[in-house]
Amino acid sequence: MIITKSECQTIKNNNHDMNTNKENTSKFEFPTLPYSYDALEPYIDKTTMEIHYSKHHRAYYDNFMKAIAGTEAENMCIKDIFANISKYPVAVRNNGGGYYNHKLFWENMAPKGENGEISTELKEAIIKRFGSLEEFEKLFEEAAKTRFGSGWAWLILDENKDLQVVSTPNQDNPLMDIADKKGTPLLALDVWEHAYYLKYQNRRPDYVNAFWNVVNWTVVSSRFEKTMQK
Ligand code: MN3
Repeated sequence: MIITKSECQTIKNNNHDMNTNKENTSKFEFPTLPYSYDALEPYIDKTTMEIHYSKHHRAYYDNFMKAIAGTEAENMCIKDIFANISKYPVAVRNNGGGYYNHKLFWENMAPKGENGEISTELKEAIIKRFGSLEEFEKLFEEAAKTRFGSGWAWLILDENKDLQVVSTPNQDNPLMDIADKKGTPLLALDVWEHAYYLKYQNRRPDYVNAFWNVVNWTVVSSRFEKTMQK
């Protein structure tokens, strides 16, 4: 898969939008959480958010920085790294994935009432592909609930610009060359126990169902439209 410069540019722009990446500084910066720790209550509790962001995500970031220190990956676009991840040490795969996946995850959530609405374009594409919004949600929930062990559920746009619901193990993602189904992530859901255990204990399905209350449809729709235009 050939990654174009514009895709790398998009990552920089996205970072810039989040106020996490100033020009002429390291491109891999630890992003600011776009809301307060308690903003997604009661669906995601404050303590979970705080530990998840400030400990788990931070550790992935720090270990990713360590894993690429002094290598050419330091100056590469993360999508280029992921596109050849099978050639990198497993520490780059796990921590680079952990760094990037959580960034997407925080961005694609927002407090209920401030999370916007799905765009007409994305809604029509979902209905065309899955039959209805409800059918899509069912498929996505199924992917999240049945992912064995730790991992992620995704809505992606594949290389044919078709929507797909997939899941990945551990901190893998659909941008990686080792993914069963590759594509551009539009919506990410973390189904590691650390994402829900304090509030939901072993009830992953309850967490997955609650997730819909805090999906930031403005962000997901915008990712869809940007990816369609490429
Ligand atoms: Mn996590």
